Amino acid sequence: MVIGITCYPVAGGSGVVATELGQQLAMRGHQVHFIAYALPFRLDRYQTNLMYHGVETTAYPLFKYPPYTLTLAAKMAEVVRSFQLDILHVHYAIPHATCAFLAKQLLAATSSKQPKIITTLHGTDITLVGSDPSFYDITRFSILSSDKVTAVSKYLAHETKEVFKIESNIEVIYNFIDGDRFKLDNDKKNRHEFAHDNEYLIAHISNFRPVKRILDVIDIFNKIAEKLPAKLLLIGEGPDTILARRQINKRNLTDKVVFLGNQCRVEAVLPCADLFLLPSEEESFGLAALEALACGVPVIGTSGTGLVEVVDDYKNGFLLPVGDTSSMARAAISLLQDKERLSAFKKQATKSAYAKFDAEKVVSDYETLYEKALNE
Ligand code: GMT
Repeated sequence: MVIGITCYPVAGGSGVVATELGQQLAMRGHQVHFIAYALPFRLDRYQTNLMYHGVETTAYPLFKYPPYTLTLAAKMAEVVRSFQLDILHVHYAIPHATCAFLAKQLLAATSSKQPKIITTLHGTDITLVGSDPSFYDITRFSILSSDKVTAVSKYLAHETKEVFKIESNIEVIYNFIDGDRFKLDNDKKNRHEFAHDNEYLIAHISNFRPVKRILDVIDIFNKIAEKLPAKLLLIGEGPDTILARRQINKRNLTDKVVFLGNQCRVEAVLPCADLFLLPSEEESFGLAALEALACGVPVIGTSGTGLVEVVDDYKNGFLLPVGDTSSMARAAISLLQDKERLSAFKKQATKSAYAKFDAEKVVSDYETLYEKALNE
């Protein structure tokens, strides 16, 4: 198949999933075309069958805001026409699904081949952005105009149907991990750069947005560090990075925290960690938690979110109510202190991650969906 993929190219789960899906599809012999305003974050090497088409934004004095959605739609139509795309797979509803709809209209107007539009919903496109009244109608319209819609968890599919009153099918296709990269026995040789042998290493990865509750991460870590020797490894950056730094200084934790910023090969450092924290307010899936589990790192996260489909409570992590940092810290301390249980959790982490979320299976699910769309 010839497949176009549009995603946000910056660090973040939806872009990561889109990029890794494209890479996997290209490895399977499909021709994949990325259409985005920048080279996607994890698209860090040349690969056969994989191409990137940049979308320019036009600066013109009359445009207070450059009309990116229009240039994206026009670029989508151009790439479809030039490479005869069968599928246009857009990640994140706003504005990508809307642009795909517009591209399809442009193609119809010139009687060109029209691709099938697949929209994958990732999270805040529905839970926050999509339900903002000013985006509600356009998000609903864009979802309904897609040929197929997928959500990355049952939780998100259910939320979407409820919020947008959608009756048509939303297929759940989980996020995935590549078994060649995310492994329990990955090299831990860098561990000494972050923590001493007698210290526990606690990790967190996110785009540091308010929804990730970075202050809770620091509070949980602080409570752990009061009882046990520990270091905190922070990966990623975003609007709340400054807040995190301030809080770390205020609590005199500067010597105990390592900031790595954005990293595209997190599998090189994740296996060094003993525990992963993701106390988000909202999480449709929690790809970072899955990547941690795959590397054998148990997760402490929040209940009532999509994390319940990723983390097996009491088997490879603990899920507790949003904001309950005391319980999260207590769970972390008791797990870290119980060597036998910690080791069982670590083994179970990798095992359950691959039982449900192996790329081999999930990428085939996307292929099947594309074929279904093409045959309708
Ligand atoms: O929707 C977002 O917040 C952005 C998106 C991203 O690009 O990071 O994250 C969402 O998609 C990820 C990939 O499917 C999921 O793993 C995250 O749980 C989800 N984020 C939220 O729901 C907050």
